[in-house]
Amino acid sequence: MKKMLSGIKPTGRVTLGNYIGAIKPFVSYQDEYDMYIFIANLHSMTVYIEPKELRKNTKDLIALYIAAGLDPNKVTLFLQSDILEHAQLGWYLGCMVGMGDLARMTQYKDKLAKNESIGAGIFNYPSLMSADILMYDPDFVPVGEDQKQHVELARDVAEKFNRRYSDTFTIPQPLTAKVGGRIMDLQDPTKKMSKSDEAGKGCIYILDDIAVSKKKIMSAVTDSDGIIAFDRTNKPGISNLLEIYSILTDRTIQDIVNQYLGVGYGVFKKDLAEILGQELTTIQERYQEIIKGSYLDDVLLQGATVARNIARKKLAKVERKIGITIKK
Ligand code: ATP
Ligand code: LTN
Repeated sequence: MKKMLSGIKPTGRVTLGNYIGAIKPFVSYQDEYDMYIFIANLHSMTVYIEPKELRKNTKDLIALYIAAGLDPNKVTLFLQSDILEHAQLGWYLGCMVGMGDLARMTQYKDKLAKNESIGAGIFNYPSLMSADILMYDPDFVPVGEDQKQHVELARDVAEKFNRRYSDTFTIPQPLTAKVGGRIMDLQDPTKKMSKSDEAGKGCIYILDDIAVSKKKIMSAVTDSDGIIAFDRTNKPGISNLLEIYSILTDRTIQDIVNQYLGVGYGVFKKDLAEILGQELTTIQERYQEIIKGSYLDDVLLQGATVARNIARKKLAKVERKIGITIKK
């Protein structure tokens, strides 16, 4: 069975972008792959989050994964911070990554361009992410478009390490979805729907009031020609809604376009709002069950036990190879 691994940061409330781009695909992969999914809470420290909020985001994320259909008995679900080996391997790998390579990363450049004061964590981010990945030897790393560059960097580090020492890490492949890899903001469809977006008007949150989410679909920015067609460049708004529709219903975009030939945007949006409402209702009901009691703690303990066992062995192997361990 091939291995797959991915992480998601608990930096904010989970959005429809996260759900479509990350959570839903993971659920569909769980029967086919040996899967490792973790909450990248160390990565979330690259932005300031109120401790209370971070705790809530983290619990909600795990609960939402399970509510969306991820089965903790099939998938190893864990917290990054529970496995201390990530930070240690991240240090070793960080010593091998070039400053120039880190400075080329779009995520870092974007944050830098915003001119806010940023910590060194955002620069070193891909070293830790390389450790997260390489620790478990996954064949595939499903991520959104924005994270592909970081996975490519992890491949480069793995190749460098394997060359310099000896074969140690599997070279992972990023896996980006053709549809749904980049859900756009509903008010500005030229920009990614982002949970760290303050205003949140163009962003749907999975745990939000369903009526509010439906309204956001109804008031999504489209264009004035009134034709339902897929064209990301010239019709980014309606194309984005078509992608959302396609993923939620598991139908092809072409099939949906055919259904709405000659029909106005209003009808299409109303149907999509209904479909989204139903999906959110199901998830929210399950979430309410999962969040109660100590179930989540048990799931995380089970996941950490499995992950730690792999991580310990891998780190020990690395430390032997690089000469940190003095006992041969
Ligand atoms: P931020 O918006 O603060 O950068 P984020 O939601 O992009 O946060 P993560 O929580 O790390 O960042 O994202 C988790 C996963 O969800 C990643 O695989 C990411 O690529 C994917 N993802 C995030 N936003 C979208 C989106 N708008 N469309 C599709 N996938 C997305
Ligand atoms: N950087 C990723 C989260 C993340 C991740 C990983 C994804 C941290 N470590 C390892 C895949 C594999 C993000 O922002 N989505």
